[in-house]
Amino acid sequence: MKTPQAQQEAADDGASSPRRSGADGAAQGSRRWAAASGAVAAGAAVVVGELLAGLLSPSLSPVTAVGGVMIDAVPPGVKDWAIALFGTADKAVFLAGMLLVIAAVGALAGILEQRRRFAGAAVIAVFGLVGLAAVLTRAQMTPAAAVVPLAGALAGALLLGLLIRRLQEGASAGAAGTDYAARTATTAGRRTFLQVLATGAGATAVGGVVAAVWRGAAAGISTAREKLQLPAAVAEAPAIPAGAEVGLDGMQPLVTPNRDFYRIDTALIVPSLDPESWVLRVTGMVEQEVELNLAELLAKPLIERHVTIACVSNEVGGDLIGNARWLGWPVRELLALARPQSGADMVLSRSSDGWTAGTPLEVLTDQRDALLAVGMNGEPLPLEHGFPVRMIVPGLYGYVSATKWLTELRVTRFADDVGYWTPRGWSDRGPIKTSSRIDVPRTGRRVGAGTVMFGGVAWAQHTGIGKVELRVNRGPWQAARLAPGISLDTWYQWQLGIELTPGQYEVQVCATDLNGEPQVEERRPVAPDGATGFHTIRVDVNP
Ligand SMILES: Nc1nc2c(c(=O)[nH]1)N[C@H]1C(S)=C(S)[C@@H](COP(=O)(O)O)O[C@H]1N2
Ligand SMILES: [Mo]
Repeated sequence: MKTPQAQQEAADDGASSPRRSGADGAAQGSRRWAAASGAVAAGAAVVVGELLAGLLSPSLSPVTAVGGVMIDAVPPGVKDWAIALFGTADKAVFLAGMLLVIAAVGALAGILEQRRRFAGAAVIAVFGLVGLAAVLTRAQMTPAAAVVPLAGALAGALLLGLLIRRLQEGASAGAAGTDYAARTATTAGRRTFLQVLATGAGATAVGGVVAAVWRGAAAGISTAREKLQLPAAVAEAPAIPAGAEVGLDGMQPLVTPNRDFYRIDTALIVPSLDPESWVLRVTGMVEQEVELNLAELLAKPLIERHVTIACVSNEVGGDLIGNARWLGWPVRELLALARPQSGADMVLSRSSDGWTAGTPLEVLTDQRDALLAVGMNGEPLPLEHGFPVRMIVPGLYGYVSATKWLTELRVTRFADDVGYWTPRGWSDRGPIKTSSRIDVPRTGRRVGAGTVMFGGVAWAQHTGIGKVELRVNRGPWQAARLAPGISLDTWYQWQLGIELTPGQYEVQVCATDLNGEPQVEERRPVAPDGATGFHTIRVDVNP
């Protein structure tokens, strides 16, 4: 005759391995269900937290807070890591990884809860405390935001308790007897458990989708952005000179469309700032603190300028660079209202999520038209490029100048303050290095013998490009035809036809700025202050 455990195994796990001994199988089967319960409960904790955050603190949720702490904690000077963080595509992967870890820890909590009452609930409570600790360190912290992870954890722990109790009731009913009644009780207990589990999992999945869509819609900010009417500029961008766009097949457009513009930031979720309540504060070493709202900013005499911005993490030949027409008010006009005190030499600009850039005060007050930008290529800034207001500073890498989702300008000193990336292995000053790139032909491309057309871009923001040269197999430098630039602050296109007979060639490009300073040949990595070296491609010429 079968033991009660074996009977329960038959009821529990009828379809699974017949070779397993009954008692073991039952334990394993129900352990699997406990793990599933734990994962669902952890998921529920996260989803309840995200939904509550959507209601109570749209700019800060437990998941983004924990992710933010992890991103900030990446060891300084670790180049690949830093690039991954500067980078774009990794954000989704990073979030998915976080959710997997949460599910795994939840599964463990389920197994523990089954062994000992409240043991798993304690693990879920730790989740809540981790979330709370992370929220407390964030710039967007509010008391409401701090309550959210605790509420989420409470919901998760309650669900876990409920699930494991049901699971155990089913099991003990089965273990209590050998007769028909006990088997029926097992099946009934089992059914309640499965119902609660399925309801919990379903609600969690639906809630997760709602939370994701809610975030995706950035709480109505996209609509506010679409409604925003930008005023005309009092000074339009200088016209693009004839011939500035070389027009070779495979070249990138001279002005980068917004949808193709590279995106780099530490924000796991794009901050959504309400244009109605946005204010910029000028604080620190000033005679007069100033506050400016968006209506006031839009009423100022705005100017439009083409500026090419670049990321310090751009490798030689890389594409973390883009050129746009920016509409904005010169930062120097705002600083003039605040009147910086003598001794100040830096402006620490801060975004809504607490990210900072340290920019030399001088660069923001000279005649180069550093902007508080509201428009990008004729539209309000896209959300991921800093809506409603960002900084654009000709000549400096983005990490020390181009603060998106701008909320504060703090006038200070390099001796007293540092921007976000400086303690993480990057230089406190970040002038863009003169550089150039070959876009046509693509490296490794086969081309026909004869005149091979080469084309690309070169940039030395705020100094301007004087000449661009190419060399084949380290031979003599040959001058390319340099197209007129839009301004000293943008990249220039160039082209050159070179006669090549069949064979394999290495082609290099070198730009020289308008001061006669050539770009640096020595290959150096992106950290701490920007890569150097000549972009080098291989070309296979067919017979
Ligand atoms: N708030 C915020 N602003 C930021 C960053 C950031 O991480 N957070 N990254 C900076 C960096 S490193 C660069 S290169 C530029 C990139 O601007 P883009 O994404 O519009 O191309 O934004 C800068 N502004
Ligand atoms: Mo950057």
